[in-house]
Amino acid sequence: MPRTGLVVRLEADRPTVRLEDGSEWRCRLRGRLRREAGQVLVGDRVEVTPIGAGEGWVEAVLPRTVVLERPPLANVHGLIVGFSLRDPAGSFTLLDRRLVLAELLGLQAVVAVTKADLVPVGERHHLDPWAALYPVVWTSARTGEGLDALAARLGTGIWVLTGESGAGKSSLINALVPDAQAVVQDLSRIRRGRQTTRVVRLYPVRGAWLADTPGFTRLDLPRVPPRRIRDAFRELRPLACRFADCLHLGEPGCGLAAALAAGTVAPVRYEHYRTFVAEVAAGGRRDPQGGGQWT
Ligand SMILES: Nc1nc2c(ncn2[C@@H]2O[C@H](COP(=O)(O)OP(=O)(O)OP(=O)(O)O)[C@@H](O)[C@H]2O)c(=O)[nH]1
Ligand SMILES: [Mg+2]
Ligand SMILES: [Zn+2]
Repeated sequence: MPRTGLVVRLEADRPTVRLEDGSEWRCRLRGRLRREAGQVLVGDRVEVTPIGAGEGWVEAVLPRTVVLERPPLANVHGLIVGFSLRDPAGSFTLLDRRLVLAELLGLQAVVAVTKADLVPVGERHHLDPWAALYPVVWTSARTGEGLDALAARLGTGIWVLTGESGAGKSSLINALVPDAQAVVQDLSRIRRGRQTTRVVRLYPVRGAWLADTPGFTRLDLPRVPPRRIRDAFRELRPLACRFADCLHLGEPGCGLAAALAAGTVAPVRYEHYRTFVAEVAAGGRRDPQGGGQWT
């Protein structure tokens, strides 16, 4: 009888599979799974049979839900966006880019503000526009602030920790998972453009699983039609406009001005919305063949 487990690590065709009893098997892939790369991903639920002590065969991969390409991960439930307000001062545009990606992929999103020990309480209002829309948890790997609150948000799913280089993602994982030993790097090296985190693996955090990722400073939105970007901005969904397909870019009878005046849409978020819409629209013009990919 095969047993079911979770691929928590993958090194060159050799997945590490965690079984329900907490044991981990170093596994090999059955021939048909080995033939093509990407047949087995970290995050996959797999059926395994034993070879010997602590070793097994991966016999089959169970059906997947969401698959991420970068980093390669299966069955992702949500994104944790790590964001530092200080040292380094994170980019709010990149924060929104990541949140838009989460929405486009149908993933949950939580904002983990890192290095809270460096941010006086009086400055925390900078995150208010996001706190109105997403769970925003103030965390510090240094003091332990917010770690329980963050872990409590995760439930039992697979979460990807994303964010700019130097934001403190690996430090956060180390603080959440005592024996994680995720590599933390000096900010001076990060400023010279070196990213630390490469291997994809899942760390257990209570009932959930967490994957570290390297920070990317450049993050392109997929080629989608502007209305998909509009729908990715949660606060724009309830706007009352004359036209149902209103993009809130100056159309007659648009409800945007009223929403800005009422404070349900934050100017900073709307600015990012305009930037992203212009970007996907320009992408569409550059490559008319790509139109078919728009869904
Ligand atoms: N003051 C303070 N510094 C922190 C905290 N967490 C991380 N740092 C520092 O921030 C720097 C970068 O931390 P990392 O955890 O390597 O950042 P990262 O987001 O994993 O970076 P990449 O892997 O390059 O994407 C290190 O010098 C850490 O010591 C924190 O809670 N407070
Ligand atoms: Mg890292
Ligand atoms: Zn409108």
